[in-house]
Amino acid sequence: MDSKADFEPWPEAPAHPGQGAAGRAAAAADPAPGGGKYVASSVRGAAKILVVGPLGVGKTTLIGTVSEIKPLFTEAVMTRAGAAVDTPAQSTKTTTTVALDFGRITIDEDLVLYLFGTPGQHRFLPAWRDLAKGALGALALIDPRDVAASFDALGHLEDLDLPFAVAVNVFPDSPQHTEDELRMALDLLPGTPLVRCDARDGTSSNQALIALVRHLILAATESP
Ligand SMILES: Nc1nc2c(ncn2[C@@H]2O[C@H](COP(=O)(O)OP(=O)(O)OP(=O)(O)O)[C@@H](O)[C@H]2O)c(=O)[nH]1
Ligand SMILES: [Mg+2]
Repeated sequence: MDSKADFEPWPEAPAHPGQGAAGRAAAAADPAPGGGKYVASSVRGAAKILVVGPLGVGKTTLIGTVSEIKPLFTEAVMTRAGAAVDTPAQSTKTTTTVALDFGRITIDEDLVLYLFGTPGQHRFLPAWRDLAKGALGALALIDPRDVAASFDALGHLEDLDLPFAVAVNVFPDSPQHTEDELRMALDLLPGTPLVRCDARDGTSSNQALIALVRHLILAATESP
């Protein structure tokens, strides 16, 4: 896919997407209503959400950014022995997730999300089947510098029949793709949310999760 110099802006995740739970979620997104060690007594619903994407796309970073509890990380140092089988990462990245990341975010006064980050190395793809058990949906992170690296992750979500939203994690040296270019390259259905975020930034990361929640609510209310 070609990048375009004349960048056409396309939507960030809407700050206040509408009525109902997702609308309240958006209104409450900044600041998040949670933050305590325990889930607030007002919370009546919980959803398990996978955070997926290729190696080094920012899954662990995003969960660390949004989690209101101390996140669980399973980082291991990438060794020379692993180089024979693993995808190489950029030189600044020295560790990789080897089991899962775990975090929690109260996204609304009555809805909490439990976030499960998957490992990015290709050899861990089979582990997703277990991680996905009981998940309601997934947030798929895309690296705009290497869109094709996400094909496996999106294909795997489709195999698992897991609804998802796509969040483009923007890096400083990212090429500027239009929304249409990305939708075409990723072969997204028209209803699949596509938003931009910075995994290091709480507001845009929260709003990417809200776009996913909206999508899940819509899918649940539309299905017979
Ligand atoms: N500039 C920039 N750097 C980022 C961003 N997100 C993550 N990073 C950096 O990119 C690197 C990769 O982040 P991780 O969160 O470990 O990526 P991951 O997807 O969990 O990687 P694996 O678990 O190995 O698949 C880290 O050094 C982050 O600091 C971003 O939005 N912008
Ligand atoms: Mg990770």
